[in-house]
Amino acid sequence: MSADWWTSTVVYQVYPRSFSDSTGNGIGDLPGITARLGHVADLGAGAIWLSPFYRSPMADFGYDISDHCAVDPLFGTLDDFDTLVSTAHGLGLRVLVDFVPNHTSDQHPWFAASRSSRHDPQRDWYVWRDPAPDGGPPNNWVASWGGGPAWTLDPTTGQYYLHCFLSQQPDLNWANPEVVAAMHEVLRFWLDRGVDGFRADVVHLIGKDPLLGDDDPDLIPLPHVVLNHRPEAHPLLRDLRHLLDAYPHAPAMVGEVFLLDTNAMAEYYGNGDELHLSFNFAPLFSPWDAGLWRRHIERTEQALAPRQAWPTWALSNHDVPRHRSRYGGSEDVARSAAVLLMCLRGTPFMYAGEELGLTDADVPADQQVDPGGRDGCRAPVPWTRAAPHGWPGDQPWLPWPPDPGTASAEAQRQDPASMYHLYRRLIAVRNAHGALLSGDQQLLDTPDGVVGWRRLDPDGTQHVTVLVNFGGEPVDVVVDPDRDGEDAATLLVILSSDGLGERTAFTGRLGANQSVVLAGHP
Ligand code: TEU
Repeated sequence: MSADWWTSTVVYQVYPRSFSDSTGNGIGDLPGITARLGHVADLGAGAIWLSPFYRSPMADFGYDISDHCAVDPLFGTLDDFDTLVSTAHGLGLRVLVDFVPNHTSDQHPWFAASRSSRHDPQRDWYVWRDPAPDGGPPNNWVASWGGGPAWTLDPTTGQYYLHCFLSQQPDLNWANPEVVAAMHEVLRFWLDRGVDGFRADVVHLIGKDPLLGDDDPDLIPLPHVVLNHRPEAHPLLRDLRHLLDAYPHAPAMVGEVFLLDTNAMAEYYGNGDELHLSFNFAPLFSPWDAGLWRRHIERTEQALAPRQAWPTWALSNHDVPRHRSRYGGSEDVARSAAVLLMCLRGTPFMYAGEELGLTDADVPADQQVDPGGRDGCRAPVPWTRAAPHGWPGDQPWLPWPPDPGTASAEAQRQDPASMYHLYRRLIAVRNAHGALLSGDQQLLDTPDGVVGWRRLDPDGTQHVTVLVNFGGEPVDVVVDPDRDGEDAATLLVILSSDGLGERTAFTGRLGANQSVVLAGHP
């Protein structure tokens, strides 16, 4: 495994609407992000990933793009983007931007042309089919959210168009080389502006069955996005990789391969010639359970090792309830989860606000705006203790997460025991230990309710042991007494999730929900 930058850096996801507002309209924007980059750099992350900020009618809050090469006026201008990139680079942060290859907005000029006539030169840029004999949709594919068909009949031409998400998000036809060329131009546009790579939205969906065969009826109403696993994606991904590899600054692409089978996901790394990284959704959706997590760790290693592919780990993003909420709300559990995220072998992706221990906002029905029901995790990030928490206007676009004052970045910076400082210390420990950045990983034999692993420095001189107690009771752990002639008494606690016992020899006892990072005595 080579030491490419994307294997060792912590990536911090920014959802632009919810991060930081510079204008007072209640919606975050690019200058707002630029003003807060110091927070991300201080944390020790090495890269940010920006969710879409492109021109969009916002039916899916920016994942419906009407101009790939323009900044939506809500978020600022291209100049603002250039300032963001140069500021980030000055702080040592790389910038990944979202690339949405599978679909555009129905307001994109490409779709306007395509839908205008069956004979339009861009007709075949999207997926058009005649109605089934009964007049219904051409196949049984289901769109995300709501369980309806992934097809809408367009009266102008009497054909259906495909949309795996909203009807305002028609799927592009990547079997058409003109579409491929146009989307390559989009990548070049942003690479030439200095971005360091992309997060590619539902990228496995660009390879589609040319016959558009039905999905397995037993799996309906699962949306087609989680079922689409096709060989046609691979040559397209190899072309994307080739395009990126031609740039000397080594831009990387992390794919959102939204498949729940880790073995299937692994195929999209190719043989080191497709995605640099891929998200791994099975563990992201896993409950906080030692047995389940142990299996996810084993499966991930087994699936990726034959390809020498590098894992990723993420617990939260802008599409799912925040993990602290999903795991029951306990701060202790969220602190342990942070240790897990930062110490497993792979690239950690964190979602803005998790370093503040945010839980989802409770969004009353009359304030819900997302067609996918994802508003809770998109609540604004609170910056200052006093209302309006660093947001200059009266009211951000969504309600605050619980306790925004105490959760605020300002309050937590002042408290050395805060979640913010735990993340900061964890990332510092990670960045200081080659074993954690790039070492091998061996799972340890540990009691039920505990997952433990050892990371070995590539040159064999250093090892770090991590123990995570998933349970609410203290537990005694014997750390491999016979293995390297090592026992618990020789291990120093370099970090613990609750701050207890640090810089002392590990006693062999883990507190309730406690995680520790251990190293041998120097
Ligand atoms: O998400 C893909 C996706 O499949 C999820 O949205 C999933 O359907 C949903 O979380 C289940 O509740 C990506 C983006 O991350 C998401 O924000 C977009 O809405 C979607 O693609 C369409 O671009």
